[in-house]
Amino acid sequence: MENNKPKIYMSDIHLENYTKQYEEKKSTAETMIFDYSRQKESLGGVWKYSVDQYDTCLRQKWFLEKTKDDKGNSLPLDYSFDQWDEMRLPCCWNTIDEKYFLYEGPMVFTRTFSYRKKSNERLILKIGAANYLCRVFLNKEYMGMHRGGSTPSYYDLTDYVLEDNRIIISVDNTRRPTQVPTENTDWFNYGGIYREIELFRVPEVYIKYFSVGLAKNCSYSKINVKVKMSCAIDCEAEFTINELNLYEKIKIENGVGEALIDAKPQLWTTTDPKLFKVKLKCGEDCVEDKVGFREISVENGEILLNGKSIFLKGVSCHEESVLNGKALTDEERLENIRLAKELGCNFMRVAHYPHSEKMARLADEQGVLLWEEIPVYWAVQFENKDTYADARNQLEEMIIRDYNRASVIIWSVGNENADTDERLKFMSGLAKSAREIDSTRLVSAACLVDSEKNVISDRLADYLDVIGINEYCGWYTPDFEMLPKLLQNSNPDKPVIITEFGADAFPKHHGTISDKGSEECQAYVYECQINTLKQISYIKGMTPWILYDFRCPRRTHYLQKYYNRKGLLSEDKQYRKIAFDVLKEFYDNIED
Ligand code: GCB
Repeated sequence: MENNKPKIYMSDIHLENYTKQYEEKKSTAETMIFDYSRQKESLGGVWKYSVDQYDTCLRQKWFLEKTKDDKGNSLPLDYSFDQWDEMRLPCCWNTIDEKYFLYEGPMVFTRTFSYRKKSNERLILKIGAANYLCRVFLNKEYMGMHRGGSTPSYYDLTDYVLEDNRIIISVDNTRRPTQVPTENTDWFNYGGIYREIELFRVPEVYIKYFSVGLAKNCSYSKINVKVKMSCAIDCEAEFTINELNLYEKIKIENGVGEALIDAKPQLWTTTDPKLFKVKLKCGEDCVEDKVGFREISVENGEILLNGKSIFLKGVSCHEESVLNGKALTDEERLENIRLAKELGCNFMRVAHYPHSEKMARLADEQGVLLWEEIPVYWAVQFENKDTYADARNQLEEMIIRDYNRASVIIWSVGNENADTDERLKFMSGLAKSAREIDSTRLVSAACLVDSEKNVISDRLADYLDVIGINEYCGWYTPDFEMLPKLLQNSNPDKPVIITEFGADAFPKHHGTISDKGSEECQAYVYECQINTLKQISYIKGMTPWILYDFRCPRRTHYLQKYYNRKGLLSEDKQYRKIAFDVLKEFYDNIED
C-alpha cells in the first residue's frame, strides 16, 4: 500500500465511472457546421469491427494502442484491429448479419486512411448518424463524443490528422432510461453508424452556419439570410441568387451577420416546388444550397401555406426498410415519397426521430410537406436535467440541420407523453426553444386526449401552434363512438392534426370488419375515422399510422412476426392493403 491506496494491477477493471473521462469533449449543436456543397471525402466503405459488449475499448483505452510497457516489453492485448472482421459502413449491424440482429451494446469500428493535408485548411469529420452514443478517436487521441441516435456529429481533426491515420469509433446502442428515446419504444432499436462518414476540408476561417428563407410577415417580398462564421471576425459576405439577379453584401460583425433582402422569388408550393440555387461567399469560404421560399403560418384556426389555407393530407412513416434497417438508400426514400404521393398526400409525418437530412431534401424537390420530430417518446425522464439537455440538443441539431428546407413546416417536440407537471415543464421548454431557434415554422407535438373526460385537453397545447392528437378509436379504444363524442366535447382554439389513428392488418389476412387483424377490419376503421373526422372543421390535417409495416420487438403475435402491422402497405411495400385505397379515395377528392 502506498499513500493508503491499494496498488492495482490493471486500473481499468476497478474503474466503474470510466465513461466520465469521455464526457468533457462533445459534439453538440454548437459544433455543427454548414456542410452542403462542400468538398468532401467519404470514409465509408470497409471498416474492421468487433462487438465490445463490456465496453473494454473505453475502459482499457484501446485507442492508445499501447503494445509495449515503459521497458519495451510487449503487453498482452485484448484486441487486434487489423484481424477483426469487416463491415461496410454506413449500415445497421442488425441487417448485415443475423447474429447481430438483436444485439444491443457497444461495437467498435476502426480503419486506417491516408490524408494529404494542405496548409491553411481545417479538417472536420462528420458522422451523419450513429445510434446512440458515439465516441471517436484518431491517432491515439480522443476527438469527442455524441449523444443522440438520429442527428449528425462533427469533430475537428485538424490538429491530429497525419499522413497515415487510424480512426476508432465506439458506438453504443444500449437502451437506457435516461436517454431520448428511453428504453421502451414501439420501434426497432437499430445499431451502428448508419449514415455517411465524411471528411470536410474547410478554410481556416469558414462559414459555420448559413440560413436562408422567406422573411416572415413581409408580403413575400423579403428574404432573410443569417450567417455565422467559425470565429469572431469582422468582414463582409456576398450572397447571390443568380436566377433572381440578386447580389447582396452582408456585414459580418464579431463573426455573425444577418440581412433582410428585397426579393420576390417564385414561391415554393406542393404542386410547383421551385428551388433556387443560393450562394454565400465569405473570405476564402464559399457554400451553396438549393432553397425554396414559402411561408407557413396559422391564422383563425387555419394552417396557411403562402397565405392560402391548406388541408394536410398526410401519412406517418418510419425510417426503415426490410433490407437496410434505418440505413435507407436514396431510392428507398424516394420510393416512400412516391408511395405517399400515390396515396394522395401532400404531407408526411416522419416519425418519431429525425430522419436523414436527405429525406427533407427529396421532399423539397418533390413538393411534399414534412412534420419532423425528436424522440421525446412516451415516458422519458422528464424530471432529469441531463435528459432535458439531451432532448434540447437533439432538437437544436435537427432544426439547424434542416433549417433551409422549405418542405419542413412543423417541428414536433414529442409524442404521447402523459400530462404531468414535469412533462409540461420539459416539453414547454422544448417548444419555447424551438421557437427561439426558428421563429418561421410551426411548433407541435403528438398529444394524448384526456381519456377520462373524453376531450381534447392537454396543458402543453398553450405552447403549440398546432395540436397533434393520437387517437385509436376503433382499435385500442374499441368503442368507436368515443370519437364523435370526443370531437363534440372539444373546442380547441388551434388547428388540430390527427397525428395518428389506425389498426393492425396482416397482409392478405381477410375476415369480417370485426376480425381484429384482418384487412377488412383495418379498412373499416379507416372508413369510420375518415367519415367522422371530415365533418370537424378544426381538423386541418391527418397523418394516419402508418405507410408501411415496420419492425418492432414488442409485437410477438404469430401473425405480427415482430412487425407492427398498422401499415397501409406490407413491410416490403409490395402489397397494398385495402385501407390504402380507402384513404386514397378521401385524399384524391380534396384539392391541394
Ligand atoms: C402510438 C405510437 C406509435 C405506435 C402506435 C401503435 O400511439 O405513437 O409509435 O407504433 O401507437 O401502433 O401502437
